[in-house]
Parts: sequence; C-alpha cells; structure tokens
Amino acid sequence: MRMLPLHHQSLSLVISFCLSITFVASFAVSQVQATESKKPNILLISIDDLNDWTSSLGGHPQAKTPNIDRLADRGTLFSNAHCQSPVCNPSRASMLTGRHPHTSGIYFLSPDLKQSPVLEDLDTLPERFAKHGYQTMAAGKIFHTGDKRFFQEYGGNMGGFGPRPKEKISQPHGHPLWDWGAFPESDDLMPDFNIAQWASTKLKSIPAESDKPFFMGVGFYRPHVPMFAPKKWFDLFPRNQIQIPLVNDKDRNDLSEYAIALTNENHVSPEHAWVKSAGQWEHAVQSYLASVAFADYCLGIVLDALDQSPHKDNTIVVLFADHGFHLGEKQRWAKRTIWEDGTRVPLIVVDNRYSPKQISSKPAQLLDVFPTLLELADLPNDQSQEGKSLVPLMKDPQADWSHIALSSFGKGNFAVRSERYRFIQYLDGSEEFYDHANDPHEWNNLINKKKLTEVIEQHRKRLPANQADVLPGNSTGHKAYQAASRFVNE
Ligand SMILES: [Ca+2]
Ligand SMILES: [Ca+2]
Repeated sequence: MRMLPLHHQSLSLVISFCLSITFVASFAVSQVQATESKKPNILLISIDDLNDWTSSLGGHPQAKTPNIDRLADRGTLFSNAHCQSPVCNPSRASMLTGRHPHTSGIYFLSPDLKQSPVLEDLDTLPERFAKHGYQTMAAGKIFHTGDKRFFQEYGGNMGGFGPRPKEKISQPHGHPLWDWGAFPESDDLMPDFNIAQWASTKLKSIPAESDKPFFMGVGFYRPHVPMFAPKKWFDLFPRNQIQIPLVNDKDRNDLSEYAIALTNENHVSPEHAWVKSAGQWEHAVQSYLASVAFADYCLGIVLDALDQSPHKDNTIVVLFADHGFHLGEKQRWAKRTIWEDGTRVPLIVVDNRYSPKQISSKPAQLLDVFPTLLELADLPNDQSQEGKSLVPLMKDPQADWSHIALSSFGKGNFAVRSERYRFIQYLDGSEEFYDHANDPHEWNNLINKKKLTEVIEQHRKRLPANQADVLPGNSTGHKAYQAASRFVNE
C-alpha cells in the first residue's frame, strides 16, 4: 500500500494554519517543491553466487543471514525471483542493460557486454542514472568486470576473490579458485570487509544537502569460490551438525542425455562423486554457509552506515544475487544449470514509500530491476526494456501478474518459471516439467503427464521465437554447450 508522502501532509497543515499569511504559505510551497525535486538515492547491493540459502528464502535450514532478513523486513522480498542466466557475466550484462541473453547473444562468461552489437551503444543502469543527474559510485563487483567504465567513481575491487593459501585446503585438483575452508585469519584481510568499509565511509560522508542524489553500487564477492572465510564464521556451523542437501539417487533417470551432458561435461566445479568419496560434502556445505554468514555480516556494516547517515529515509535499496548455486542437489555442484537451484536468487526492494514486510511469490526476474528503479526514481519510462517494473507487486504483492521468469543457458536451452511450475526445453528438443507445489526439489519430471498437457503448452508458448546466436568465446559455458551438442540430431 502506498502511503501519503509526508510533505503532502505537512503542506496541508501549513496551509490550514497560515491560510491568511501569504508570505508564510508561499515559503512553505517553495520548500515542498525543493523536496519534490530531490530524487531518491539508490543503493544497489550484489552478493556473488548467493543461492536461496538465506533464512528468509529457506533454501537451507541452517543458513544465518540476519542482515538480509532485516532488509527483507523493510521492503518487498521477491521469493520467486530468477536470474536470466546462471553465470555471472550474462546475468549481470542482462540485468544492467535490460536485455535478455537471447537478445544480446551473451549467454556465457565471455565475451564482455560491449562486444555485443546489441549492447555496445546502450546505457547501463548506472549510466542511465548519471544522465539524469545522479552521482554514481561503486566498489567491488556489480558488473562482471570493468566496473570503472560504468560508474563515475570506482573504489576498486579491493582484492576481488581474496587471498589464497600457498597450497589448496580441500580440493587438490581442478580450477585454482575451486577450494574451501577456514582462511584467512581475520575479517580485515577479506576484500568484502574493505568494500563494506568503503561504502560505510561514503554513505556517512555524502552530505544531506548534496545537490545530486547518489547511485551507489556495492558488490560483494562471497560466497563465490574460493569458499574461504575466517574461522569464527565456520564456528557458527559445527561440521558434525551440518545438514547436507537432499539428493534422490534416481533423480537423473528422467533426464535426457543432452540435459545430463550440458550440466556435467567440461565444467570446472568438482564432480559430485568426488566430493562424496573424498568426505568433503559436509565441509563444503559448512564453507558455503560460513561464506554466506560472512557476506551477510558485511551487508550489515553497510546497512548500519545507511541508518546512521542522513540518507536513511531517502534511499531505495535493492539487494540481489546474480544466480543460484548447487551444493550436491541433483548430483552436481556450482552454477550453470537452468533448474531451480541454478536460477533462484534473493531479490529485495526497499522503498519507504511502500509497506514493509511484504513477500511476493509472483515470478520476478533480475531483468525487472532496471525498469523498477526507473519507475521508483520517476525517471523517463524506457519501452525498450525487456523486463517489467515490479512496482505493482510492491503496491500489492498478490496483484494479478501474468509475467514469467525466463532463464537460458545457451541458445535453445530455456527455463520458464511461473508461480507454480518450471518448464525446461533444451536444444535437442527434450523437455522437463516440475510442479513446485508438490516437488520443491524438482525430482519428478512430469513432461509426459497427460492431464498437464494444456498447462505445459501454456508454458511452452512463453519460449522466445527469436534467439540470437551464441557470441563466440572459450568459457566453461561454451565448452559445456559444445560437449552437449553431440546429442542434437540435425
Ligand atoms: Ca556469480
Ligand atoms: Ca528426476
């Protein structure tokens, strides 16, 4: 529910008291105009590779995220929000330009967004706000790379994925970033802690009477691998009490060879069989929970600073993660799937003009953030945006909502998420259909259920008719896509 803006209330008071005193009344009116012309500030916070393991989303019963939950309590939590792509680069490129991967051709970790002919001349989200008078600044990871191209001031990545020990702790082989365990000694050695300090200092130093509103990006790197955090964060989750995700050993029997190849072959993450046989499953889950708790702590530093700053009541806060993450679910690890574990993300929008403590289970997408912020900041509407403003769901979380969330992993591989169901179609023509009302783990592929034929067809109709070719690159996604292609009959 939208509340009456405060200045309207005070204006009525001023007018009723001072009706006969023209001088005072005209002074009050000019004050109101000054207030109205001041745009809300924007604080955009990203947490890299955070899946639904937050207390408010319930993805893991032991997750400890008091600050994410505190933020959710202040605004609208989109509990059925999904990325456009389960990989950093295409997810962020899509969200920050307002174009689907199948429009830009950026489906994987490369190329850079400026190498897409569709995206190269578009404003990114912070650039659009800068054009409308905002002072833009960021630290950490908002874009996949090269943030300083898009913000007027860039505080740096502060060391990105952070320090690493001389020898790997937990996974002796594989990609150098793929490791987990208690490291380093203290929080101040973690880049995210320094990013939070940077944001905290900035928020307190921008004066209330600043003539420009700000757009601040704060991008945290944990829980992205390496899943390292100081030991005190591990101590919150004793290893002998860790609950591992539920896995159904027969789950893969109803998947196509293509689906299995696409999600397993040529990936850099460890194989599930190795994690189990090495006795590392509980340790990896503990490391992820510790990394999430640490990232949440860093978020808390920023929220505390906002609350202590003069901008507390005039700042819209958006928190998002760029994609999901498997920790053994469906017998796999990491990102790069278009199942629920790969696409579901935290998405919270806080704007004090709307009711707090709202949860909407309508399908929302990261692509919706751009038009939502344009509307909340009262900037010109942009019809070319491919997402939809979520403001109607901030007014009424249960409003009629015909939109779906669309995720892809390479041309021809799409997931359609509605309020209840997930439909998947792969490049080889194979399909899956899951009913979240009865099957939250997506174990039972219902694609051949006769009584669901009609509802499946409604989802199939949401697939995009036109799909850009995959722009060339040599990323993990390109390699997995290539490996699976042998199962496609021309
Ligand atoms: Ca990511
Ligand atoms: Ca299954």
